[in-house]
Amino acid sequence: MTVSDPVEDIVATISRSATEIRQGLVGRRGKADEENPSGETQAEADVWADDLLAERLSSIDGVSQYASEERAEIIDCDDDGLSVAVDPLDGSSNLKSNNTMGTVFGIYDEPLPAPGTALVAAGYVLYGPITTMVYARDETVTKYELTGGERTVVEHDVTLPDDPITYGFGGRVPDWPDDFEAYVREVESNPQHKLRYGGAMIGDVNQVLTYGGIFAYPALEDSPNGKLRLQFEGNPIGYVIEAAGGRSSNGEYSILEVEATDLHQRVPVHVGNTSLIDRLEAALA
Ligand code: P6P
Repeated sequence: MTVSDPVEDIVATISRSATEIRQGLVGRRGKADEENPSGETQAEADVWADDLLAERLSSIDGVSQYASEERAEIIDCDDDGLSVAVDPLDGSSNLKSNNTMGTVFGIYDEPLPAPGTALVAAGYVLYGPITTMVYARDETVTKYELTGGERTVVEHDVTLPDDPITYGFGGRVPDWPDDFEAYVREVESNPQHKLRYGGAMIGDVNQVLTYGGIFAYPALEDSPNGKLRLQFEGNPIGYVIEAAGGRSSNGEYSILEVEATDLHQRVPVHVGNTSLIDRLEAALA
């Protein structure tokens, strides 16, 4: 008798749904009438992808909670098991310009809101020229190509290259605290580094995973917790990059150690090569 693995069932469901989500973007590029809990205008595709994933993930045996960046409340599925936190379409504002976006997922073994240390797996689907999935579990990162509901491994044990290349920072000079701006200037001054910022975290983080470097959406002068959400973006991406041999930071310490107090709380996100994150924390100290 095969013993079910709810983590694998969750990841397989997201993987099988990715092709349908990608195809469903067509015709859903308009704005919905609602705002998400973070006060951002939703695209029709945000709502549709969230409803699709909520229905499929909340019906998996062993899933106790489904939570999403796009919905205020948690769906309670049954009395014990795993909590799944999803950003159904990270970067959906890129729909208008037909640039990359992604689906982010974090699988926690505690009720939400939960710290990143409660993650048992995390990953993302990238809707690029090719639909790919990056999935971290047991400190190992695997990269897949997704076609027609099938998942094909294209890279085992993905790790960040030693020599960082790409950098991308959310916000603008007027928004950044002086110490972060000074760090940006230092990163920019390295001739080996190349600016890669696409307006969708998953596209930028995937560049960092592929070429080495840093992605950050930092604390801003008027938003000290930055823009990105801890449960749905910071924790899952921090888990993936740390599993790939890099670091994550809220500016002081690993994002995974940040106390979770609210389902939609924001967190400054910095992820990438250890050398760059160590230097960042020194610059902000
Ligand atoms: P800005 C997309 O809306 C998102 O949440 C992340 O995917 C992305 O990194 C960031 O916001 C982009 O924000 O302020 O550059 O548009």
